[in-house]
Amino acid sequence: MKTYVLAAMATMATAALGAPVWAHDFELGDLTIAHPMAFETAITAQTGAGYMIITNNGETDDRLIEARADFPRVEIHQIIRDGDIMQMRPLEAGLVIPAGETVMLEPGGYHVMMMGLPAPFVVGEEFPLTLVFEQSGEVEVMIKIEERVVSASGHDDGADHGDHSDHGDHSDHESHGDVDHETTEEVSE
Ligand SMILES: [Cu+2]
Repeated sequence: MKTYVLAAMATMATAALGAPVWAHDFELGDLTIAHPMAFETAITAQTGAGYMIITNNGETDDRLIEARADFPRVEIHQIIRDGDIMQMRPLEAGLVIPAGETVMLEPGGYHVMMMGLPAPFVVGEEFPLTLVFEQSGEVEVMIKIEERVVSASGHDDGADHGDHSDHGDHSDHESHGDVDHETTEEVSE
């Protein structure tokens, strides 16, 4: 039931912005935020991670200093390798987006951590996330929830992220139920 609420909220937020419903790159001054997404989560998951690609086309460094969404806690995290142990830590000073460069928020690296999820992330749904930058100000992006890909060879998220043509057409959105998304249906009911 809760998942319907999440979907409805996302739809309203998109409509309010007047943006094309499936446009999936966001602009803020000299910044481009491409393909904001999260993977579906297990029913018991308390947290979810948001990923995106932020490009600074300007001549001044910027800094992602805050992220906000409708969850009890949202933080900008980095992953630190300490020997064999991978640890997540909040980026206290924010995440620098250097002038003329692209910073990836991706699995195993920087991410937006959403904590205290009221319901699992379900494939095909989306929710608003507000990003606050030191120089450019703030922008609301839509995080789209995608199927978690598990493969022994490792899924190359970076490659997917670069290809926006995949995301212009979301006609597959409606047909998710026919494919193999049993989890989606179970959760929705
Ligand atoms: Cu984290």
